[in-house]
Amino acid sequence: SDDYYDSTNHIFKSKLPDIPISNHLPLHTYCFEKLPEISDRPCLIVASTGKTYTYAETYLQCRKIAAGLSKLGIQKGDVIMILLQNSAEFVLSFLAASMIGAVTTTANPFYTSAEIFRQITASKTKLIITQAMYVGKLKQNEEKDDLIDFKIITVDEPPVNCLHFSVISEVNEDQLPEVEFDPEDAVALPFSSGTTGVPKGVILTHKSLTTSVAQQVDGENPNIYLTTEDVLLCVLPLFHIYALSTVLLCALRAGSAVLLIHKFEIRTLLGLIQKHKVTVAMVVPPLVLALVKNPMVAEFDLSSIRLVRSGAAPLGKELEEMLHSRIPQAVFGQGYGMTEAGSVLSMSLGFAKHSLPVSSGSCGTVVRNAELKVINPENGRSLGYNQPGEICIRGQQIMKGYLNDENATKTTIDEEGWLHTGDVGYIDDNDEIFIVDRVKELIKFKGFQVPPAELEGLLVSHPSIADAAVVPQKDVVAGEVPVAFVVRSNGLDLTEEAVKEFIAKQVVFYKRLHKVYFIHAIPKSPSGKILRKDLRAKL
Ligand code: 4UV
Repeated sequence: SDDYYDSTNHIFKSKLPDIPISNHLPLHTYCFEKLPEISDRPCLIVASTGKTYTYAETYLQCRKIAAGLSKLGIQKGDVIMILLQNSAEFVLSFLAASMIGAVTTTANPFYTSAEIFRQITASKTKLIITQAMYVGKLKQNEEKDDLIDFKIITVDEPPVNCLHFSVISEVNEDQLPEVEFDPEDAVALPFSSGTTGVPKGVILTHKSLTTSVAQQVDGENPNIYLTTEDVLLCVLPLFHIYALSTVLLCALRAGSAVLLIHKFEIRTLLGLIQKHKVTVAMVVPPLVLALVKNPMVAEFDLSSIRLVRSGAAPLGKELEEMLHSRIPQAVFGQGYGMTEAGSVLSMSLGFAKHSLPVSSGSCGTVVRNAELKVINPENGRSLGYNQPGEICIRGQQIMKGYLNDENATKTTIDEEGWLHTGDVGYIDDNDEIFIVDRVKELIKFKGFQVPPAELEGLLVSHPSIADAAVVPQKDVVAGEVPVAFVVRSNGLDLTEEAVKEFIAKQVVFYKRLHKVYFIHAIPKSPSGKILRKDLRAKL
């Protein structure tokens, strides 16, 4: 394996050769580059209605919506928020925004009003595309003097002061304005807490996303081989980078069909896989668990599935083996991604057109046209094979930086362009990555981000709480759940239930506290950093 490994600097590369990447193109141009050849092929399949959009229809709809957004005053550089479950409107609006040089920030529609407003404010959102049922969360207190000015569009019957989606989707595509693009312009602005602190806007440019998609599906021997015959399962939420980039954008580039499912319910899901003959299933560990454990699986014909990819959280070897016996004909492997990394760092070479042997439990090999190193977090020195340390990645796919947060950007991307992931792992003799731990604060509940700093901020805002720390506790179903250590400020009156409830009403369901431990003091380093390891050890 000496070819892929520079022993002086300990830099790891893919076993696949680097390829030319068209990352000078705007994202939508790149994704629709093969349009003439595939215009009649299915592009989007809306599971709930059965409606199918061909590639030609998808492209035309995007152009109309782009013209519509422009007509409403959205200009290059402006931010729109998509607050939707998986739907055709999600996909069309995202690509339409790209076409006029606008930036999409994606948010979980289950977020509480406070969580959504923090993102609206930070991103300076000018327009929100959502469903009528979520509009209540977008109400502002009219008495406040710092009212934020944004338009609301709903894909269904609009409540008062909202516009219907047809206002943008029924505009003539001839009105699409000419826009100049720079590959370094932002196109997506997902929010992530990164290695520390509260969620921040992650600036992903046209160049980041085209590079990341190309690293996955381009070249003579693509790292993940998708064809125009494939039907990709899109049940993971498009507001998260995994589905947005690896499911949607990779499928578009390859000319595959995307089956859009707006919510996870196991029986419906299995029925849809059978009905639409899904060939590629992009999943997360809790979904693997459901596929393995649920007896209902035996009632359905899943023989169309040829590839299963898990990512976004660690997957146990046992689960992987059980999945293999459930869906024996499918190739199984993992992808390892991080929003800031734009997003895929590594994936299984078992997915390649000419696949290579892989080991179970691995997160794959670093993507092509990128460099990866493992460093000793104490002194920053790079490590060789089989030595665990912090994983760092470098390449044109990584984020430009955090929105309006130079400090956080500087601590994440160093002067040499290395992005420090906060994940601990090692590279084995076969150049495969194994993740063993995390040195960052992040907690992952079923692959969803739970930023401890956000919950700690809420906890200390409680009048009876003097100090608090939130850490992950292992959980069979969710992988990890957040638990809190709390220092009471006056007496013993504050109960565990009261603390849990106080948090529950302010956050989306997966950030709720599963346990509260009362202690006398939060252990901290001399510089005031919470000693999370010590707290985790107490669990
Ligand atoms: O920022 P984020 O929520 O991002 C993700 C992205 C996952 C992706 C993206 C594209 C893919 O193609 C794909 O296969 C997976 O999760 O959270 C980033 C953190 O999640 C953990 C790790 O701590 C990251 O820093 N994580 C992500 N994937 C894995 C993982 C994995 N396979 N195994 C263990 N931990």
